[in-house]
Amino acid sequence: MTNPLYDALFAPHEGQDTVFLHLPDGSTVTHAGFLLKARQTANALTAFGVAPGDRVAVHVEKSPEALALYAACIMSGVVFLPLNTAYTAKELDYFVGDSGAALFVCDPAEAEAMAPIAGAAGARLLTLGGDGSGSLTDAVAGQGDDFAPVARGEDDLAALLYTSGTTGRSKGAMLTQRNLLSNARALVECWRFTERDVLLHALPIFHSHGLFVATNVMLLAGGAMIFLPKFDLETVLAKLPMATTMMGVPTFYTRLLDDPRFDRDLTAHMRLFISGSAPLLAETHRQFEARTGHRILERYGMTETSMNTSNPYDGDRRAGTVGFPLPGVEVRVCDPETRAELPVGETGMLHVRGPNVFKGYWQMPEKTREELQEDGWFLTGDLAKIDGDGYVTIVGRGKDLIISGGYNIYPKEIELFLDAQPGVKESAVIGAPHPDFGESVVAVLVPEAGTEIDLAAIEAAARADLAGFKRPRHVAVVDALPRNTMGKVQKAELRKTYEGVFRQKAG
Ligand code: MCA
Ligand code: AMP
Repeated sequence: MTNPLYDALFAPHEGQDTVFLHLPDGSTVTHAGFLLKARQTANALTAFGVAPGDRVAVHVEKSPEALALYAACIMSGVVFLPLNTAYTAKELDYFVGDSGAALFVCDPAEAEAMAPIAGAAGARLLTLGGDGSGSLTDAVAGQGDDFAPVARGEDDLAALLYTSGTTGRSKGAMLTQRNLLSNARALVECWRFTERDVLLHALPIFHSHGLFVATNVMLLAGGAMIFLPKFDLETVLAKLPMATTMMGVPTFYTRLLDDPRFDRDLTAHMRLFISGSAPLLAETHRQFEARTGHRILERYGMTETSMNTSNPYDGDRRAGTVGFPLPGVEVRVCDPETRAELPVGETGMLHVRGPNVFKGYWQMPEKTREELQEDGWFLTGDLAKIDGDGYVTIVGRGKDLIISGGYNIYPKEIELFLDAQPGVKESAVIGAPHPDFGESVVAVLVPEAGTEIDLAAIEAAARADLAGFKRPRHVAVVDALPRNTMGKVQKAELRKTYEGVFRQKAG
């Protein structure tokens, strides 16, 4: 038995002095240098008693060392569990505990705050900073250079990625070796990535987009990445001339378009711009083409499935659509109630099936059965239609979800938080159009009778408990929430009422 991901993504680069990472200071990391670090890190994991199948929870800044930790987990058959750097201690407590992580790697600056969380979960705590320093790095330094990759089957877990749920409780999506490898292969083929490509990588590496779509694709293709810690407009503009391709969320592209230096000359040499994680407005697609001559290639995916559909490399990249199913992936549009397949052109729930579809939710068999049918079809919760030419358009969401700058926010989670605050009788959370983030969070609060809500206290509590991107950017206090005759809160009505709040002020 072999280790399919190691064999495809890493083994071909062993000993190769080709450039894998271009770092912001102009230095580079070769494939061979990266793999040496990964093997040493794998030895450190083994020395700490982390065994195949164990989970390693990772809450660290983006760095080559963090990426080497991912590679080390793949090599040693350990399940990689990356966590958004914006998560607060309260949020992390749940993820580390729920996953039963054997090891928790956090930033050195937060080690003290994280110690009780690791302690409660029975996880060992190590640190890794954005500059590469920390107790993990110290341990790696003393390790041997050789590591024999641990054998894994295609059904073995490679990663656990938490995604929020409509109930307010996050679910760990179990991604197998097959899921990740089949998707990387499909994307390299569809998007024509080769060893000559240099990808501008400004995405975080704790989500599917930056880790599996961007990084796995580049590892498989053998190209290089301009590996930036975050999306910073000046740095992206400065580094673009070195790149051949770029992947981003729509906010990256609207920010670039807001700068007149981003023009035809700066982008003439580029082979491809790809967008995903949130809807790209057709207007942005058209503006981008008018400014640069490039048609952004939009694709669609989910944490549970990695990528499902993509506009074509050759052929018409249609604004407002997400293109065709990837090779090996099937999609269908079904009635949300009966689950019967609908005729071409009708709108319904999008179902997906293929080697990309995850194995289920971590320790949530019932939730898994609700969303992943026994015949392999996964119910995405997205509303879509497929036209006569086969193009898929995401027309809305059956799930109550806000996507802000490519990050998902489930209103239920924020409502549960707000309802628990002193003076709040009830709350409703909705997304409103936002010029930078696409959508942002609006909270509508109803006070307890005879009480005045202390908004400053709520803001402070939100800062302590909720990741920054989830915090409401507009809060309204009303006497009552609009309800239908069944007593259900009319969110559509609220969305209409608060539609313009972020247009009137800087969000
Ligand atoms: C940061 N802030 C945000 C967001 N990001 N607020 C709302 N939405 C956001 N997305 C807040 C911070 O809390 C902070 O608030 C303030 O903005 C400044 O923080 P900073 O980190 O400097 O922000 P930024 O650099 O401007 O970040 C915006 C960003 C970033 C570049 C759009 O969010 C980003 O890189 N997004 C990519 C997300 C992504 O990779 N998604 C893929 C998910 P305060 O000052 O109040 O503290 S995977 C997925 O969806 C599927 C699989 C798919 O199809 O890809
Ligand atoms: P996540 O939970 O981060 O995996 O987000 C997945 C969700 O993002 C999908 O279910 C869609 O609602 C949304 N999404 C991703 N890509 C696109 C896209 N290109 N257009 C519209 N929605 C998208």
